[in-house]
Order: sequence, then C-alpha cells, then structure tokens
Amino acid sequence: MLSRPMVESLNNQIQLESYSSNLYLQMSAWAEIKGLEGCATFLRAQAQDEMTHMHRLFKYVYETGALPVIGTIKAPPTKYKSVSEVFKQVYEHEKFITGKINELMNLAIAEQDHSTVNFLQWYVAEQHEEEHTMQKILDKIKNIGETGSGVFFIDRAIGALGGEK
Ligand code: OFO
Repeated sequence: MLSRPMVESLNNQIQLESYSSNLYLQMSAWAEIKGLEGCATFLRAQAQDEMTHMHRLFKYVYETGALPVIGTIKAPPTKYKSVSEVFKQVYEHEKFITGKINELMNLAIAEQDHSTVNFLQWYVAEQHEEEHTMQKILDKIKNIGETGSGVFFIDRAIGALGGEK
C-alpha cells in the first residue's frame, strides 16, 4: 500500500509522461512538415516510449490498490525554429524528467517504501539512457552543422538511430 504523498507524486509523474509523449509527437509533426522524415520517425518512436512509461506507472499505481489519475495534460508547443532547437528542448525536458524521477526516488527512500524504490530503478536507468542519446544527437547536430545540406545529413543520422517498433 502506498502513502498518500506517494500516490500523488506517482500520479503527477503519470501526467508528465503523458505530456512527454504528446510533446514528442507534436515535435514529430513539425519535423514531418519540414520534410525531416528521419527526425519525425525518431520522435514518434520517442512518443511511443513515453506512452509506455506512462502505462507502467499507471499499472503500478492500480496494482497497489490506489487510483491512477491522468489529469489535465497541457498543450505542447507547435512551432520550432530548427532541428537543434527541437533537440535542445528534448534534452532539457529529459533533464527535467530525471529531476522528477529523482524526487520520486527520494520520497520512496524517505518513506522506506522498498517496493516503489525497486519499481523506480527502471526509470533511473531509462533516464540515464535517454539523456545520453540526446547528448549524442546534439553532438551530431553540432558536428554536422545546420547550413546547406547539413540538415539533410542530420536528418539521416537521426533517422539511423531507430524509429518506430
Ligand atoms: Fe523520457 O522519460 Fe519517460 O520517463
């Protein structure tokens, strides 16, 4: 059984994971419109991953006998200036999410809630992975450069990282 603060914090994370999914899906729409198919495919896959993260939390909460609450998901931005702006925002957002997972973990540890500590380990590892991927993408964008045919090669490189499963 989870404490009330723990349920509230997990529900808040359910909302954040849903927002992350919508954010990346909306970013994929921007990429599609700009003809950046590699980026669009990669971002759609990220959106699917985030939805999976949301469902994991959702299931964990109801399995403990508490009520998962999705709540109101704010609208993500629709306009971006460049590929680098998109991926800088993704990176910043992932760092923000890592902070939120750390807060959840701190609460679970403080409450000696071993089940939730164990459950959250997966998210800690996942955040490490995602931050690393976004760092690599930002390095690629910087190295290739966004002038001339640079955007074409960036799109190809990001597309090669993997898309929808
Ligand atoms: Fe990008 O992460 Fe979910 O948790």
